[in-house]
Amino acid sequence: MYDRRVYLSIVLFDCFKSYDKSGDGVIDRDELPDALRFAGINPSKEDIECIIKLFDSNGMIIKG
Ligand SMILES: [Ca+2]
Repeated sequence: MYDRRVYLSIVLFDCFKSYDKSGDGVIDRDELPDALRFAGINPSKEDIECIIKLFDSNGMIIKG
C-alpha cells in the first residue's frame, strides 16, 4: 500500500521533470508559465515576477 505522501512526491517529481525542459534541475523563468498553466493558472508577466520574488529568494527553485 502506497503512503499518500510518497505518491504525491512521485507525482510532484514527475510534474517537475516534465516542466524542467532544460534538465538543469530548476524551473527557469521561461518554463514557469507552462507549469502554472498545468495547475490551472494563466499567469501574467507580473504574476511570474511576483512568484519568483515571493518563493525563490535564494535562486534554488526558479532561475530568473
Ligand atoms: Ca530548467
